[in-house]
Amino acid sequence: MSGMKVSIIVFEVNEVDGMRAMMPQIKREWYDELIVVDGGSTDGTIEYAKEKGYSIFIQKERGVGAALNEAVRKVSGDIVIIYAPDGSFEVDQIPIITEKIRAGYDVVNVSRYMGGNKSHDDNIFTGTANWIFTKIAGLMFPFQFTDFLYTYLGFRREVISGLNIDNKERTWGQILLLRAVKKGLKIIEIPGTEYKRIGGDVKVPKIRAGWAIVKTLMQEKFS
Ligand SMILES: Nc1nc2c(ncn2[C@@H]2O[C@H](COP(=O)(O)OP(=O)(O)O)[C@@H](O)[C@H]2O)c(=O)[nH]1
Ligand SMILES: [Mg+2]
Repeated sequence: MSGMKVSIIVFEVNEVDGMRAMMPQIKREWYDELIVVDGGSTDGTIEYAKEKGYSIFIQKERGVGAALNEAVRKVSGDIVIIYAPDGSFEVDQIPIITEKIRAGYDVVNVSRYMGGNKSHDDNIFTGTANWIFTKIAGLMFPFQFTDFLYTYLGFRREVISGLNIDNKERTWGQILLLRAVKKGLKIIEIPGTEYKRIGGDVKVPKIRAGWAIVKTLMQEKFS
């Protein structure tokens, strides 16, 4: 298991400030392959990534789900870690995710609310919504997540084909988690603080994201 190769997928659109702050913190010895999937940046992110020698590609279709779906098909590592470089995701979880999957877990979910942790990027609305959706997911499915919506995940690449994750939904990460639960895969949560994003604008429209979560919970429950 220790021979398992690690691929990191960095997904972003217009995150040049976050990239400048976070990418140098991702240690070279943590991964075998790193690809940036870009949603059409115009703020210099693409130039920054190229200048630093990261491999970057522009997604063909729009949205976070399309980005992740296209990217997982390009990477070749046994372990895949998805990372948003907006300044919110700590890098410290990267080697821990790798360690957990090498130890036999299929899916690792980083949780902002585990073990007294918190999100510095929440407001009263998003914090409450995260709590409610996480509770509902735990009532509908037999796994008590402490954070269902962060989308800071690692998984064995092989689980992707087994779970039929071939969609472009904005809830790509949540679909992965729910299908992993339904399939009885070994899932573990690890704590991680979410920091305030560095520069740039929020890209994910929250009301629409909330509806998408409701739809995903229903679809995954009743299909
Ligand atoms: N590749 C790609 N990344 C995206 C897209 N939309 C958002 N992102 C990235 O997804 C991550 C999370 O978005 P963000 O706006 O911070 O959402 P929040 O963390 O839920 O507030 C950030 O790294 C964004 O740059 C997209 O369409 N394509
Ligand atoms: Mg963010």
